[in-house]
Amino acid sequence: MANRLRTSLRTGVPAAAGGVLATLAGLGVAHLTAALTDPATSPVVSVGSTVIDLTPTPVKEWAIATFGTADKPILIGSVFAGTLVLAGIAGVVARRRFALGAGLLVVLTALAGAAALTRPTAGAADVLPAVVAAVVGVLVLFLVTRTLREPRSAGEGTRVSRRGVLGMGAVALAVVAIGGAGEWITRARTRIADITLPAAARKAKPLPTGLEATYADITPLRTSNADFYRVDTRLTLPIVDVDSWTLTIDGDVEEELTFTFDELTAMSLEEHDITMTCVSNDVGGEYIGAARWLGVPLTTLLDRAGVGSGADQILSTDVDGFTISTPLEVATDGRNSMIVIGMNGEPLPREHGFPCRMITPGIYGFVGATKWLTRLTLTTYAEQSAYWTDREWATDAPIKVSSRIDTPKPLARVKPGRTAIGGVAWAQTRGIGGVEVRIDGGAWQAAELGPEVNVEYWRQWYLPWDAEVGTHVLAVRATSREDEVQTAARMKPFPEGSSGIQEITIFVE
Ligand SMILES: Nc1nc2c(c(=O)[nH]1)N[C@H]1C(S)=C(S)[C@@H](COP(=O)(O)O)O[C@H]1N2
Ligand SMILES: [Mo]
Repeated sequence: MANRLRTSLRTGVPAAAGGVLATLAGLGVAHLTAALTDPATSPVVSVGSTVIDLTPTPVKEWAIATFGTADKPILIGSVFAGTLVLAGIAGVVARRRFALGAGLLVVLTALAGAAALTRPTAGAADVLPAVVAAVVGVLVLFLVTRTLREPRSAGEGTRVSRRGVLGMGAVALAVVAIGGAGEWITRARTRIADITLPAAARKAKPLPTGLEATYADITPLRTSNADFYRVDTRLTLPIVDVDSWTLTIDGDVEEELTFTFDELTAMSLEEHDITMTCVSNDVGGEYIGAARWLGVPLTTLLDRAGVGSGADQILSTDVDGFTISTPLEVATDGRNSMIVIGMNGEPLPREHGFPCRMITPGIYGFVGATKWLTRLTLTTYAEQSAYWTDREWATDAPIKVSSRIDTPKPLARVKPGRTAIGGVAWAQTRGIGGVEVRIDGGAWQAAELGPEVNVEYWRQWYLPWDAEVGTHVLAVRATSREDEVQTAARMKPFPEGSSGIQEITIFVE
């Protein structure tokens, strides 16, 4: 019995390893193929993206709440682990019945091909990496299986030969090198470094000194590009060639227009300080950032195209066909909605939409801040719906009056004596009129406000406090300039943004 187990382990483990190796070889070469054509068609990426798109909204919410921004690596990891288990089984099966094992590998890669084909902008050529994965995978599986079957001298049983181990090692090294080359090419293909942006014709006022100069633990008045939160549905960043990239305005317009990157850059550019917020930001959360954006007012572009009388929605599309719908009035009611190419004095970083994105103050990012923008279609909500709308998120999502405590941190240990409670508050397009702090359930006390940049920007605040030894509960709430008080009613981010008052417990000792 023990002997039988040992023998089947001795033959099964190398066979499973062979299946895994064959699959990795296929994926590695496919990754390189994708890097040279379209990186989004790499099997791991296309399968992962499809899984993201098919995941029901509640599961997605749970994943974001549980894993935070690690949700994507965890998802990719699971898809990858599942694939490798099946690959191992294919290897074991192939040892006795090669056709069946190879068939299993082909089915696996066919799923990747199907995933690549269901992307919104897919063309027939997008299956190429999956086909390459199948061919290379089956070939390596054949070689590995043959090596494992080689007859050996008596007594040695079916132990893998030295030559077999060396061969497998060589294939593994080649896989790493080829996959790595693919990744390197993918990254080298965007040349953001070559771009210099012109100065704005209409500059923003210099940013005032923020409260962080005095209270270092309050979030800086401007978020650096490196610290800016990132939220999108993508597993890999798109590679956009600025020389062939264009922005098209079509749909219900008098004249369909197309702009190249150089044409956009040559227009009269404006700079605006605007705070962005994600609808998935929880009370007290980090999915918010404030930056100086450089670009063209959205109205300028729409006026050139001439919007028809029927349109009530701007459906924007990114380079991969992902869509966001924005109420037309956000472009026309006087707020600084923009088509931007610059962020804090630099071209848009790839994470934040290079080469061009939308910025729409006052509404959450998922209904206006389209990254990697290529198309603005003037249409109606009745006619066309966007990605998140199809997943039952709100169609109209104004940012709620909100505030956050940055210092002290929840559960912090603070020394007794003079200290400050501080943070940020926001009510984009309405502005912050006041912030109040409540200590241990007492009366709401007015906090000091930091400088006001504009009504589309967040505002810092602080309250000096003589902390006494003990456990304390701190709460904050903001009021807009229009006297709307931040609600205490608790809501989750889905479907139109979280609400409620942040309360933290701290220890003074
Ligand atoms: N193309 C594209 N644009 C997108 C998204 C996306 O998934 N794809 N996510 C949106 C969401 S939900 C938000 S909150 C903002 C986030 O922008 P940031 O990552 O630059 O902070 O981008 C928006 N634009
Ligand atoms: Mo978002």
